[in-house]
Amino acid sequence: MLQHILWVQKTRTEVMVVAKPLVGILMGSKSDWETMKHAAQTLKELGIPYEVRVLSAHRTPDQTLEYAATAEERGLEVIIAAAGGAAHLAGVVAAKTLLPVLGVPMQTQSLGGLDSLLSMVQMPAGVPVGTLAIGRAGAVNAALFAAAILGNKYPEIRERLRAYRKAQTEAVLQATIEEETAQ
Ligand code: RP5
Repeated sequence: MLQHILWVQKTRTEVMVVAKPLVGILMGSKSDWETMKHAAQTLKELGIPYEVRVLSAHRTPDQTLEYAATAEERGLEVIIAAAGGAAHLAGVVAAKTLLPVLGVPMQTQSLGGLDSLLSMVQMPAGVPVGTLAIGRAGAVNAALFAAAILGNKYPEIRERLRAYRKAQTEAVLQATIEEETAQ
């Protein structure tokens, strides 16, 4: 991942090494962070550099389009977009970039997230959004899907994903159930 390392000059003598983000996590509202922090946490566990932005397709349309249109030239390789309700953010972003866009439908109070899911998943043919599950599962899986995409190019990410799966398998096999003694 050497080509994704940025050197940032802190002072005249001090230089800080910062990884350039490969994944952009977008969300329509700050209120989505409670769910999307699980995507960020998973990327962190896999050592994948990411950036996080709150951008809304209807509240900040110009900035959203600008973000999507410049994502590739800024070095991003995957975008994860989360939104709830009439969740058009992922589709709008996908319309302005050729990068893979993964959508995470947010759970909603009114319709439980089915509104978000259907708005996101039902993209007409021509501009795809890879839509994941509603809520936390979708957030985690979007990060894992991003890792799988990046793993095709970066062997170290593929190996970290392999180790993640192995640890997950071992955790299931080691699980024990304490049965309550029935009276
Ligand atoms: C969407 O509207 C956001 O993605 C969020 O899930 C939902 C509600 O936003 P807030 O009213 O909480 O800002 O745009």
